[in-house]
Amino acid sequence: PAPVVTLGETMALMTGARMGSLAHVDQMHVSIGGAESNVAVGLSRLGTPVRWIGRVGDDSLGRRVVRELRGEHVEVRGIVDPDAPTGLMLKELTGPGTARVLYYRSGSAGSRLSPDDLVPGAVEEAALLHLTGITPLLSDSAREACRTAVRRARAAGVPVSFDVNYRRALAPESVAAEVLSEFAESADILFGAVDELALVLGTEPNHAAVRESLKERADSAGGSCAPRLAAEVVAKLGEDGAAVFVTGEVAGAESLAHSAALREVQVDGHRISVVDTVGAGDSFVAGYLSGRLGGLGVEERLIRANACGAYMCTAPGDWEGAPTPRDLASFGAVGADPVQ
Ligand code: KDG
Repeated sequence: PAPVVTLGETMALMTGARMGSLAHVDQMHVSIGGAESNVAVGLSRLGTPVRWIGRVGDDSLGRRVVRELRGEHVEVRGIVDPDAPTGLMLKELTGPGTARVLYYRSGSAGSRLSPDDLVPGAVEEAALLHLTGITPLLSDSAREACRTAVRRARAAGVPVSFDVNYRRALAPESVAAEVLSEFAESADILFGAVDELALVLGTEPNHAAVRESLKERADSAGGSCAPRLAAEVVAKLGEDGAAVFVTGEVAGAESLAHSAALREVQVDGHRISVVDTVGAGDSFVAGYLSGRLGGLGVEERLIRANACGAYMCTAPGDWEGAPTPRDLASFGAVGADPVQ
């Protein structure tokens, strides 16, 4: 089967071995992290073929990125950049389950991704293209690579998924709103927390305002100046679960109708004891996309996504805790439709 294709930056990730300021902590755990490769690992663990495209430096941390992802059965199209190092992310543990993230990624190999890195077929062969709002905010060339990927996916009839994933450290809100709304409007499936969806929709950061804005857009869809609206807009609600707003004809969305053009399906959150929430959103996305590609209806996709996000919170690390189907079955959270 054709793989999901994703592109972005994966960095080396160093986390303090104990709580406290990095002015004093004297040991670090070394791993890797990147939203798109986290999703790739999540998909791979669920049995969905996936390809990651990105740049790494010609250094040992770059080799570590490639080796870790290959070890997770992700097909890696890693471009080795001889002129820039692999980016770095440090985590300073500030309390139980909380951390401060520090980026050392400006000018990194990953941020130098460019349209030329997308060889013919790289996107066209995909079952689905998945991007996040991190990559377009890394550099002009990375933004152009994302634009090119979307254009080529749409021309080839490949569905596009976009997770807003706004990282404040990369751009102020005004810049992010402009850049990320462009990508949100070219997606078929749009993911985000409520404040992220509000950012790209240009509305207040609450569920009711997001719903109203989507309803207005859905009702005026087809009008000459109406912005394009994704068929599935998925709101990650953290411990409150998740909701998906469905426009048009999507099977299995017989729930709450807000108007003829917009329906909403909601699922409750899981009560779990949280170890580390980082990566939960990526695991959620992997669950949703794997369900979609596997032919589940929207409610079952959402149930699986919600379970994947919750499961991820029960272990430390940005991707290490992503569940397999067996994990989900023992978590008892796959609803009536177990992962095949
Ligand atoms: O989604 C989790 C990510 O925040 C993390 O793995 C690193 O891609 C990353 C970023 O830019 O913050």
